[in-house]
Amino acid sequence: MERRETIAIAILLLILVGLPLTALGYQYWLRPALASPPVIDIRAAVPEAGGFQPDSIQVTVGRPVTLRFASLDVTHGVAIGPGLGVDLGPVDPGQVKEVTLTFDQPGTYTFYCNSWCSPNHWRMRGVIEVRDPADPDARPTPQEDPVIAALLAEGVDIDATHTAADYAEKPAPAVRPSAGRGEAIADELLVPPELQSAPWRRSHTPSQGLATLAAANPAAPKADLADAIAYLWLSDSSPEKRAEAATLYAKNCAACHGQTGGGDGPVAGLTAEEPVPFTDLEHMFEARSDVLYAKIRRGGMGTDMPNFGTLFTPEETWALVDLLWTFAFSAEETTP
Ligand code: HEC
Ligand SMILES: [Cu+2]
Repeated sequence: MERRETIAIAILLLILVGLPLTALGYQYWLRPALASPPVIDIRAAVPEAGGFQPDSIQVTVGRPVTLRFASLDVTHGVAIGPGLGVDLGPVDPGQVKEVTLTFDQPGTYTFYCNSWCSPNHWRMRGVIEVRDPADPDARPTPQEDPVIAALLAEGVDIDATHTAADYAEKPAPAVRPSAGRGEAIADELLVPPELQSAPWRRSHTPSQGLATLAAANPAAPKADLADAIAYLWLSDSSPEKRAEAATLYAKNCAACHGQTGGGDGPVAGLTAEEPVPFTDLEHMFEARSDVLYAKIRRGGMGTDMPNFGTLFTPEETWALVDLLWTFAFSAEETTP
């Protein structure tokens, strides 16, 4: 009798608890898992023919969504940022490429073309707005960039030209300062504390660094000091980080600034102003890393330098800045 009762209770429990659980499980786990995520079709055309269509989409937090890209005219390249690491590569006419993403935070992302497709290529961008249905009014607050805010507070004009033909401390002409040689001699030099500080280096020019180093080492040859500056300026990054940045650079910058930073990319002639040659020592000795960073993120005011702040993370932007220094300085890590 007792045994039967137990079984009866067990069955009752199974029905009372198990049934709703199954239903819930189906609703919340099995059904979403079985249903394929909704697909958003995005057609790509050169900006003159409308760019991405649609160029603005809305998706929901926590729900997978498939973005499917097709080209209507020429070969485009599709990447999505910042910080998603999505690069679908070239999308030829007639080809379809897709990616399924799940966003776990409300926010704004950008899909963009990273293959030169027309003179207006860099305008080819679209916005992904990620909304939270529980809080539909929550709009991602555009994050203020602390580096750019600090420059504005300091009164620095990000767009000021800073080529000084007669900058104070010129390295020996025709010799590219070498980080490798600089590393070898840095131990023999007195390196003032500010030069050992990464934040100081990021907010000062190599010219200022050279003047500071020369004051501490009055007897040292100028060429040695310039090598030490090259070493210090490249010491904030690693060859691995710079190699990652080189991929971004090749796809997004080289068309204007040139594959090796000489300002001589295939479309350099189309820009109203000269795309800055990062190999120009006179220019780069007057450049500040934080201003280069700000220029990349914010773009030029009324110039043909596009803004990349909605495409790249701050870390990716710093890695690009570090890469730009290798165009000015020789990056060899070892002494020749
Ligand atoms: C459409 C052509 C074009 C593309 C693409 C482009 N730039 Fe530029 N860039 C320019 C022009 C033109 C200037 C000069 C005008 C200005 O400074 O606003 C410039 C200026 C700059 C400057 C300021 C340099 C200085 O010393 O003042 C930096 C830094 C820079 N570009 C980095 C980049 C990076 C990094 C990329 C890729 C992520 C890139 N640019 C892509 C055209 C381009
Ligand atoms: Cu394009």
